[in-house]
Amino acid sequence: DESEVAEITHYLEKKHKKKVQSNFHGIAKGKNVIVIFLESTQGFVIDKKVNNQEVTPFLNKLKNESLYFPNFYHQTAQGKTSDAEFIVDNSLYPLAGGSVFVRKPKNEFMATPEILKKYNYYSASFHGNDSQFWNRLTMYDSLGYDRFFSKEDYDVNEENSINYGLKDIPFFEQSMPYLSSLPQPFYAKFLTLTNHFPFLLNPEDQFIPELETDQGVVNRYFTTVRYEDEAIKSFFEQIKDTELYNNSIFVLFGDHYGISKSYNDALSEVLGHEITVKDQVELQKVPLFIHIPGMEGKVVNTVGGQIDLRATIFDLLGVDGKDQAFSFGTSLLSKEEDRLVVFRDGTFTTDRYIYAEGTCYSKDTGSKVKRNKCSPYFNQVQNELNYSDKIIYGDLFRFFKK
Ligand code: GP9
Ligand code: MN
Repeated sequence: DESEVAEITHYLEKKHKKKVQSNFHGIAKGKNVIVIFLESTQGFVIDKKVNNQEVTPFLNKLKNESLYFPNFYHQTAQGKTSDAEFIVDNSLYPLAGGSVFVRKPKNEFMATPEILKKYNYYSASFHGNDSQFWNRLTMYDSLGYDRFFSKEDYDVNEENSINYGLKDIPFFEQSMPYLSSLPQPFYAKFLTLTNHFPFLLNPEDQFIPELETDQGVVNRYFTTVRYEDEAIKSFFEQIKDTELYNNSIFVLFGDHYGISKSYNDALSEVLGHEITVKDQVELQKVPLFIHIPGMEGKVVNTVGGQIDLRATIFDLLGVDGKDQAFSFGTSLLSKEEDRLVVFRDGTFTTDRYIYAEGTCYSKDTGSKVKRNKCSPYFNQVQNELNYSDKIIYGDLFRFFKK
């Protein structure tokens, strides 16, 4: 109710007061925003070589021409890709069970497309799977998308599809004419699909051979990530041939993990080390690149999560904080001390500590440390998750829209 709205607003205002304006504020004002969801792509594939071959040769190069965030974590739960979409478009946490897309699609939201509408942006989503998957068609309406290009907008046949739908290379290829025809400026998101469990790929699409551990999922993963990398490369080649390239910024990030705990034996063999409780949290890092044509590359070491991505994009676009009611994230480009990344199950990390399975760990040494290093964050962790849940279950944006 209204008193909850006041309490949460107070909490968030206090939180956001801490931040210092970044040096990047407004540098991409008015540009198109192209967000690419890298399906199941975890941070460890970047700069990784298997059998002496790079897994992501294109992304490794793109890194040098982008803001690159090596300490960025996914925060998804059971809603997987739909959670990633929900988090990024709303700067809220996903639910502990199920997907907000399926459970609360009729809520009021103040999502990115709606906020950007005030800045004359058009919003579209591109995805080579059925429009009803994850209830997207319905939810996108609530989020304010103007157009959803889904399976029915593409030429999808047996040859150019695998697993859930259209392969990434033809997906980007067929998307180009649609993208070029959008009113500008636009906010466009592309959801890739080929690097999806159980990581299937036809022999002719395999740019590196599968590995030979005794877990096929791990063996195939590196090969499908390599295919995805090739698809991103082909997308950049095509868009560089258009005038869109210089008028756009590109945000690429991993939506969630691809290799679950159950495959840790084979994964640890490939990574060359044992996977501890602390490593398990670090494995939830996903790559994040923000490529702004004409701008030099830079590694941004800020610790953050998907919840911070919208604030980061808005920082670059110069979109004001006052447009962001109930927004939990803070820009990864702003200098803020003592950042906190909260995972849905209550696990959390700062730049120095990890709290997981009831134990506090030092990130530096990997060893257990005294609980009082982590306990100062306990309250905030609970507040973040509880307040976000209250907004969703109470449909609290209703009160803002009045
Ligand atoms: C399906 C795609 C993959 O449309 O978003 O879904 P996931 O299983 O990763 O949530
Ligand atoms: Mn996914």
